Amino acid sequence: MSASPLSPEVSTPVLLVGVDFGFPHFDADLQELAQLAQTAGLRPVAHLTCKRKAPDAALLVGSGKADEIKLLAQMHGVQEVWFDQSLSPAQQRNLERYLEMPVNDRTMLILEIFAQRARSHEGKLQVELARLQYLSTRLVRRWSHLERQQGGIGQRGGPGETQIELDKRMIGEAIKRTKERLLKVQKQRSTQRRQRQRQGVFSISLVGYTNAGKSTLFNALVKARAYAADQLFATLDTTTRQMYLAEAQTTVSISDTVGFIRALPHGLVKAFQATLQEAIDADLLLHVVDASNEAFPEQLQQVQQVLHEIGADRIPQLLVFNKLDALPAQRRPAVLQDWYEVDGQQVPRIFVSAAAHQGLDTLRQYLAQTVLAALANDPDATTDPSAIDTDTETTAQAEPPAVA
Ligand SMILES: Nc1nc2c(ncn2[C@@H]2O[C@H](COP(=O)(O)OP(=O)(O)OP(=O)(O)O)[C@@H](O)[C@H]2O)c(=O)[nH]1
Ligand SMILES: [Mg+2]
Repeated sequence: MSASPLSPEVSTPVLLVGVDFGFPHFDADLQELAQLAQTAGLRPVAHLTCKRKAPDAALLVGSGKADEIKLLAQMHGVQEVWFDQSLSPAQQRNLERYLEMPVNDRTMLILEIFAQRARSHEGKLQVELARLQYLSTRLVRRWSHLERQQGGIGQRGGPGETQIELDKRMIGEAIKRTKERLLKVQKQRSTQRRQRQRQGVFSISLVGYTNAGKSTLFNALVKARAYAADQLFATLDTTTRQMYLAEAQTTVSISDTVGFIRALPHGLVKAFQATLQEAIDADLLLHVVDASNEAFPEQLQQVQQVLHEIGADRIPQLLVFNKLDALPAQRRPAVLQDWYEVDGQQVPRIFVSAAAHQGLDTLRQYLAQTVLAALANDPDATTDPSAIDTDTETTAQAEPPAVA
């Protein structure tokens, strides 16, 4: 594989390509891919999209389109091409030969960002594991491809196979070692978690699509200093703090977690399962949504999907629709607390602006009421958001809730 080492200091000019196969989440402007590229330290200088009924087995796109990509790449002096869609190992190789430059896909980009971002020992191990696993699937497939090329029936071996067998074994061993080291670190973490549970502390986890504003909200609520930035995956490690809720006269624990994203590489979901364990074990999820992003319904669904995958979809949720300040006047909701339907269920929702500190008192009151209900041992208690007594904060307006 020919992924160039990415570093934020070197900004490599790249061309972004998106192929529309008619899936609903096709991003015609390649906005998210561009943001991912920038986050990884690349400089998108041009982009190209095209429509196709089905992927071409050799190049993903047709050869005419590949010529166009090549021309555009030359015109803009780009050094790499990044596809929004997943490339098979064969497609990647063929495209690299055809375009005479490194070609990669979105999965690789996400893996690169995670690799750059990981700070803690555990985070680094998790990313390492995901990368090794990604690499090993590529090798397996590359190997079977070679085998088909070389071997007739009964014919075995060949120089390519031996080398790849070796690589496979080395990667297999590295995966095993990384897993063992990870297990050790995770044991410590789960001890800490058990201690918290034994103390009966009510635990809240912030989850949501990357860039929704989880860390900003976390900081606003606990006055911590978690890293918040306008880039994807600013946070990789879970941070947990204690938060005192005056209204309930009790202290709860609250955790900021890694952001979710559409089609998170499967290896990463698995690798980060331990980090997200925090979310799985929570008593309440604050699902933060960037209400100012027009793709928010899609992003919300993607988060639900990952929650389902990690077994956290049964935990009670409060939807926190953030960035209220960034909503244009015609999209501002009339009521700031209501219910919103997710997968056929009515989920309580509160609008806030974490950055402008709007709606935070209401949020705290909601949390206090939920904690009190839980302490009173009423498992079915779901606080009705519209029943929260708010005096100064609600800025109800006449317009209908166009966002809903
Ligand atoms: N206008 C506006 N911007 C906000 C608000 N809350 C957060 N932001 C901005 O949104 C961007 C992302 O915020 P973060 O808090 O880093 O988002 P996150 O969900 O933690 O992102 P990841 O850690 O990448 O998953 C930053 O540029 C914030 O300043 C808000 O209420 N209003
Ligand atoms: Mg964050």
